[in-house]
Order: sequence, then C-alpha cells, then structure tokens
Amino acid sequence: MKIYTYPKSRSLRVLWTLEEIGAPYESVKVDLLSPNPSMESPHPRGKVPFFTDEDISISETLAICVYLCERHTDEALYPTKIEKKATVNSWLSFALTDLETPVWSLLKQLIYVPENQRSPDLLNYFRSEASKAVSQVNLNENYKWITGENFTLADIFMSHTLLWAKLCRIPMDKSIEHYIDRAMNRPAFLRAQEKNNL
Ligand SMILES: N[C@@H](CCC(=O)N[C@@H](CS)C(=O)NCC(=O)O)C(=O)O
Repeated sequence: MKIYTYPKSRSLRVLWTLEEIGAPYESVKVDLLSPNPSMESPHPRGKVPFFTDEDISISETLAICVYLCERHTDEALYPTKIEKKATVNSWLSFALTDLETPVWSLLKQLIYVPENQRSPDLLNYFRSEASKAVSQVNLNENYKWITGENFTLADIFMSHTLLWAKLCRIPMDKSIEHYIDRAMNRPAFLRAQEKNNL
C-alpha cells in the first residue's frame, strides 16, 4: 500500500487511519506547491492524499480511509453493524460538510491570501459559519469518544477539522479543546503526524 502525502495536509488523516489499524504502508511525499515538482501526485487533480494498493487507486480522503477500514475489517474504527455505522457516518458527513466547508475556506484565506488582499466581509462570513458549526458540536459527557466508547473514523475527521478551527481561532468550549488534545495524544496520531510532516 502506498500513500502520497504532503506536510500539514489531509494526508495526515489517512496516515492516522493506517497507524490506528497497524497496517504496513509506504508513504511518498509529493511536491504539491512547487512550480517544477520533482515528485508529482498521481491524483487525477494533482492533490493529496492519493492511495494505491496493487491495482487499486483511490482519491478522496474519506474514500481511502473507509477502504482501509473495510480492507482490514477494523470493526472498532469503522463498525459493520448498521446502527453503529450510521452514527459514525453522520459525524463523518457533518465533519466534511457543515464543519469543514467554512473552516477550510477560512483557513485557505489565512494561509494563501496575503493579509492586504483579504476581504473582511468574506473572512467575517466564513468565521461566523465556522463558529456556528463548532458551537453545534455537542459532546456527550458520558461518551469517551464522539460516538461512544470506541475511537472511530469519525474521531479522526472531527478532531482534525476541529484542530483546523482552533488554528483559525474559532471560539470553542473547553470540552472540545480537551477532546482535540486527547485525540492528538494518541500514539497513532503522533506517529502519523511525524511521518506526514517529514
Ligand atoms: N476533497 C479532497 C480534497 C483534497 C485536497 O484539496 N487536498 C489539498 C491538501 S489538504 C491539496 O492537495 N491541495 C493542492 C491542490 O488543490 O492543488 C479530499 O478530501 O481528499
């Protein structure tokens, strides 16, 4: 299995999934932003993450992570029981739509647009949409992780997107900050982060 990566990008979510599963893999860092890349991503739109497993090629972070869980039948990370899977899928969908859309739009403005070229109206709009989505994350205090006792794929996507929101200084409850910290202190996350940022 080969995964194409770039530091501080979504490829971290795939490496984290692989580390949680404990599957062997090879990671290849691509030259994402260079005008003359020495290593390009084979992704059809030149992005990361991109993944290959013998004759299978997959783009899109969630599709790769679900493939990995199903390939390795990781029942805890991505349950097969339909009720549990539906709960994990609900959080995955929330993470990638309501939460990630404004957070990623805001992050891109802050990272790629020079300060003197940013539109205050646009920034305020993304900030308010991101704050609304973060305020809608109600963690159940009886649950260890977002869907219950087990750490799942939903925690990888939710905690990483909430981390992006935190980096954009979106206000959040202490309980959410603690949730992010607990997720990011998992040994699998720490190994994945180290590999992704090489
Ligand atoms: N929907 C895609 C988004 C992938 C994506 O936009 N990746 C960024 C890095 S986090 C990228 O490759 N950007 C470079 C580009 O758009 O050319 C996914 O979830 O995998």
